[in-house]
Amino acid sequence: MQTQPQVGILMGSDNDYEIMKETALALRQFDIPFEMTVSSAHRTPERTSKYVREARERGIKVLVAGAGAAAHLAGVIAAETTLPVIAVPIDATALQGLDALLAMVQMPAGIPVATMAIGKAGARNAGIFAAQILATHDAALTRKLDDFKEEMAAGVAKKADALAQRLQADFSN
Ligand code: RP5
Repeated sequence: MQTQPQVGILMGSDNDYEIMKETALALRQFDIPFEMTVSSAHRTPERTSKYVREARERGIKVLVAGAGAAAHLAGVIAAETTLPVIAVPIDATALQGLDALLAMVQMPAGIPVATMAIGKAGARNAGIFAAQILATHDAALTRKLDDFKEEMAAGVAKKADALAQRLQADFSN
């Protein structure tokens, strides 16, 4: 197993951690080494820029950015690199993440950012999506992702069976 981080997770504030932890958990599920730090587009622009400029050289292949409010983190990262950038909008203000979602998803042509759903589902999907990007050149990782999809499908089939039994019990007479 590789130990050098392949995915770099950045978040605008330590207050984003409970959400962004979902990305880390998804990556761990697929045995993908990652690193995680706090860096803000607005409060620490130089720290963010330095991290991104050095990322590829250190072996990072995918970047994930989680941020709330006027969330420019993913965009400024994407401005400085050709590594794929995945964005996670975080519900951190009175606008409940819609502000971050629109800031992340409405990138101008030429600077793509792959924006996930708001909150924990988006953070988890960011980890899975990063795994899918890495799997394009990794047969073993592709098998793990295939197994994961099959397990999810089996889980749904099991729930459908359980629901059928409840329907039988509740409506059969
Ligand atoms: C964003 O502003 C962060 O990503 C965070 O979601 C939000 C609020 O930051 P804190 O004031 O909680 O540090 O930059």
